[in-house]
Amino acid sequence: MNKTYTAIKLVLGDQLNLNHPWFKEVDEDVLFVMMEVRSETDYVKHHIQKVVAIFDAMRKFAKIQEEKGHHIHYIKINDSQNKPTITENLKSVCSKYAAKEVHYQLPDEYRVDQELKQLEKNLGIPIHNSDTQHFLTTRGEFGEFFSGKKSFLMENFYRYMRVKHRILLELGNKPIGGKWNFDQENRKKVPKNHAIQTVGLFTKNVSDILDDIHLAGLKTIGEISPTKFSWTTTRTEALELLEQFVTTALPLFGTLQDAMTEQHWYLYHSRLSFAMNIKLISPLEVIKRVEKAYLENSDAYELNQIEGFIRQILGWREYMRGVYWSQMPSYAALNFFENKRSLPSWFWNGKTKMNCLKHAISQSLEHAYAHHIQRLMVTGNFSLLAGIHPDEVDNWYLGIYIDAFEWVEITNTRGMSQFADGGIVGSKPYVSSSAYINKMSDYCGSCYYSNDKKVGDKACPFNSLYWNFFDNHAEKLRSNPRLGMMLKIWNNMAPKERSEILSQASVYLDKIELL
Ligand code: FAD
Ligand code: DLZ
Ligand code: SF4
Repeated sequence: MNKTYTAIKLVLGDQLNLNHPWFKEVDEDVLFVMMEVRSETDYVKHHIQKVVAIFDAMRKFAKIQEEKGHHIHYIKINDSQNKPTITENLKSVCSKYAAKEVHYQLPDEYRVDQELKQLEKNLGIPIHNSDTQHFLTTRGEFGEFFSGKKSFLMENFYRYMRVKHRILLELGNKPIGGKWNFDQENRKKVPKNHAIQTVGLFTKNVSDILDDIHLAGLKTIGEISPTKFSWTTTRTEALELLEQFVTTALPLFGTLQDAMTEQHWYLYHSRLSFAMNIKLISPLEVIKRVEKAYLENSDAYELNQIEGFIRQILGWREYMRGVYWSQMPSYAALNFFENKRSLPSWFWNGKTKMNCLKHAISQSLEHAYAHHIQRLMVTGNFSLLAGIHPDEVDNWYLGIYIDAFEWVEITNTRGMSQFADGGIVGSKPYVSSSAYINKMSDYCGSCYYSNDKKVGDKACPFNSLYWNFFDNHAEKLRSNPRLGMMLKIWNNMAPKERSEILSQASVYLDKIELL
């Protein structure tokens, strides 16, 4: 006869918070259930490193909790009892252990939220939910903050968050340094001959998990070195990465935050997003650690580095989550520009002559990572200029990045990058010609294309596609005060030049596979 448990508590793969109140004390009547489940591995084709990292983190989390005395029922991907969905697995576990109730923490994704809301109907026993206690806002706080306001300005939300959590504040709720935002100082290219001080990489062996994934026949994308796996999968590693980042990379984070280089795939970025998104480490402890570094040693850090980093987490990260829960499910169908094109096949192998895209895509396939400006101003910029359907763009980002979970992926991709929401997240589309990429990177120098040509042999595709974008969407862009100047420049160009640029763009779009 099986031991019975009064309550089953579900722990999802991105709810690995060792400090959650559920785990304060061992309760003999509670069975925690964790599962490697096809509905979560298969809703999009994930990067192999993302699946490995999640399974590794889940297995290690379960082991730590078991060692503390908690009862864990862990379903591995190839277990014969494993069912295809969360609900079916819960049903079978509840029946096996005669459970009388199920508890879950609010999931971060709408898809899973919908499934868990049906549990009571499907399992026929009482269901309770509670907060993950991980974010700095509740799901509804964003909606309350912006209630009655015309636009969702991130800067206003960010200031509210600075005051609410008392971060980088002087007495009287004034910002330390006299300014809330030091972004103007954070737009430098990597200087010539600059020796990049890197934060080290972990090199772990994940061969066993990889074998399990292959045996299960999961379809994935991307590459992996199973004996040199670098992503953080435990809280101890996440804390170590944070310390390394604070001492090594933070002093230059802000200044080189937007820079791109062929030499290095993460430069001075923290690579903490995955650890935060699966809840190994909380956003508040990351913010507090960075603030402490500055307050204790303001000679070693300039305020722009610190404020720039904190804004991303305290501001943008919470803001995106707020947009997600206030706008879903309609957000997932928005397509402001009515784009229709498919992504070119080289997004899955990096085989393009455009050096910026080759680097951004190849490193994404190799490491499941690209930093913010690569995502926004290289792959995202190209996709928008080429008129790719936002569903295609979303699926690519959701699959390829280690840190991609829909709440933060779709708001950044469909919203900030593709402007498919018509301006909920951003006040203008993030498009640029080669000028921006050349200013912020060393990509153009060794590119097949000429960054200073709009038309003709080897003209950089970004240049003609940029003006083609304004021409195509003039009607929709006219009322945007931030774009009036560019539309004016386009309208004032000589008719011959305009026509040559549009023909060049049309040729490039027709042979997009060969770019
Ligand atoms: P760092 O540069 O070190 O920044 C520190 C932290 O700030 C990050 O770890 C992250 O938690 C937070 N952050 C920075 N920018 C953002 C932002 N715009 N939105 C939310 N949090 C932010 N981030 C994800 O976590 N998951 C995604 O799926 C994702 N998709 C993106 C898609 C596009 C098109 C764009 C433009 C951005 C996307 N981002 C996403 C935001 C950002 O690019 C990543 O958070 C960042 O690159 C992660 O690397 P890092 O930890 O080294 O970040
Ligand atoms: C992303 C992911 C993957 C690939 N696999 C699993 C899994 O097998 N089991 C699991 O519990 N979670 C997984 N996840 C993370 C979930 O997709 C995530 O918990 C939900 O989307 C809620 O945000
Ligand atoms: Fe990219 Fe154009 Fe520069 Fe080549 S020339 S790296 S395609 S921006």
